[in-house]
This record gives sequence, C-alpha cells and structure tokens, in this order.
Amino acid sequence: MTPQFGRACFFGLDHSPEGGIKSYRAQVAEGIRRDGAIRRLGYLVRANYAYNYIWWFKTRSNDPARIARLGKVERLLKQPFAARRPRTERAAEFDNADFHFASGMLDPALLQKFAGDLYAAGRYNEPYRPEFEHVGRPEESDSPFLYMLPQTLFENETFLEICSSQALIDFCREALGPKAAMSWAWSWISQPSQAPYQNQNWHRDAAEPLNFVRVFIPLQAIETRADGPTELIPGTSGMREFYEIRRFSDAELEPTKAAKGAGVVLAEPGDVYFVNTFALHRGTPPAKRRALLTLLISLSPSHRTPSIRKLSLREVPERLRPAIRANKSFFRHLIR
Ligand SMILES: O=C(O)CCC(=O)C(=O)O
Repeated sequence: MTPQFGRACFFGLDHSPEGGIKSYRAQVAEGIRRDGAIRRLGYLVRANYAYNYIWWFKTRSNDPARIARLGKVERLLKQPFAARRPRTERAAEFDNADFHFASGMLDPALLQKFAGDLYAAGRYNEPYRPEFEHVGRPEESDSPFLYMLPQTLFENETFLEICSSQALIDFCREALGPKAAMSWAWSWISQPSQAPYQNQNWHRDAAEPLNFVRVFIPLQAIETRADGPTELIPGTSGMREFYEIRRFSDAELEPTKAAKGAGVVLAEPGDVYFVNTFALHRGTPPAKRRALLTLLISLSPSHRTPSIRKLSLREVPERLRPAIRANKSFFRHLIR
C-alpha cells in the first residue's frame, strides 16, 4: 500500500489513517469501540506514535540505504537480545531475494471457508477511495477492488485460525526476529478490469514500518496470468534506484527486469508466499475474480494498527486460544 503522506501531524480522533479505516469517533458511533477519557488518551498516544514514527523516519526519505540503517537500529532497540543475522537458511535467502515460497503451508479447506466469508461479506470498501462503499454481492459491483471491512476481518474466526498457523508464525519470526507481530491485514477481491488499477502498477510499499514482511495467502489457485498473480522483481528492496513514492511503468523498469528477472507468483490453495514488498512488485489485473488475504507483520506498529479494536481472549473461539496464548507477542496488537 502506498498512501500519500502529508506532513507530520497531530493525529486526532476524527482522523483515518487510510481509506476504508474508520476514525476513533466513527468506531465509537458505530459501537465498534467503547469510549472513555482513558481510552481516548491511550488511542491518541498510540496513533500519534505510530503515524508520526512512519512519517518522520520513513516517508521523509525513502532511500533504501537510510531505511536499512534505521531498520538495524529498530531491531536493536526492539529485540536487543535477538541474533542480528537471520535465524535460518531460508530466512537468509529471503533477505537476499525478498521472497520465500512455502508450498502447502495452510489447509486449503480453511482458505476456502474464509473465501466464502469474503464473498458473502455484503459490505466492502477500498483503501484508495475513502468515499467508496459497496453494499451487496461482489458481482453487483464493477469496482476493481472490493475489500472486507477491517474490523470484520479482524474478528473473523477463520481469519484468526489462519493467522494462528505455527508454520506461518515461525517463518515471520525467522525473518524478523522474536518480536514479529501482526500489525494489519487486508483481504480483497480483485475484479476483472481493462487497465491496471492502483497496486496493479509497479511500486514499492513505502508506508510500512522499518522492519516488515507481507504474507500473501491466495484464496484460490493462481495458475496463469489470467488468475491475477502478484508480480515481483526479486532482490530490489535494497536498490538505490526507483525509490520515489510513485508508480513505475514497464518501460522504466525494463533494464531492471532483464537484470534481476521479474516473475509472477503461481500458487495452489494452501501455498503462502512471504514478500519484502519494499522490493518492486505489483498485482496483475485478473480476467476473472481473484480473492486474496495478505498480512502485514512487523516489529513496530503500522500507522493503521491503533485502529484495531483488540479482542479479549474470551471473545476468541476456545479451540484457538492455546495457539494464541502460545504466540502472545505475535497477536499483541489484535488480542488482549
Ligand atoms: O494484488 C497483488 O497481488 C499485489 C498487491 C500489492 O501490490 C500490494 O498490496 O501492495
């Protein structure tokens, strides 16, 4: 995601960090969140920290060398006792390639169940158009992207079960370290469209925390270009070119693609791919509907994280509690 950031600012109770995310006040009005003086103060502190930390350190200059230096400092501060090097061979490969593919990591039946919930959600929004909302079936809309509402997603039982996968959590920890935590998630349907829309153009995710991994979970088979695969130029996260916060054309990137080898990610249901999306990447417009779940895992909160209404463990289905208890730190922004 690459929202346009303005200047550092005071992040108030009416402020939304991204299209489709409700402000504190809107959440209170809709009964999503409880209000109170202490709650308001806590939210303001967390939201201002998260928003201004990203603005100040990151979008001030998106230079990869600077971000790598700051990222090292963050790792040291957040997890001083953790090894500095990636903890496994596959995590070291991920560091070089910006990509790790895990075949059959998740149960396809679970993903099919979640895809059913996404298609039946009945209400959708979109981060790129704050005013957009669709109420109804996906096929009744011709909007290119239909996103599940954030809090609906975070409270979805199947979503929580997918995120409780120990194999998925383990890889995130290998790549980022023990303080890796889920700090946001998106699930959306890409609809067929003629021209590439928003993140279907080459870009780098510039507004994410200093140390982060995006986890991509296709909710159906991605077998050909018509299925709308993610496309990536591996090993470009550290590249000193093309780091302005904008979209890039194919023509501009042709030499880089030839040198580094761009590729689309094909996957079966159950496959998961982990991407450092500070590398150049894009979605591709599908010829038929494509459903995807993607998680943001990071050491620091994202500017969106304080908008999550945390669940208490009692609100989570009992069968998921042992896995969540065993990975408390991973779920720290989601579950109290
Ligand atoms: O839709 C995809 O496959 C890629 C999405 C993407 O580029 C993004 O979320 O930043």
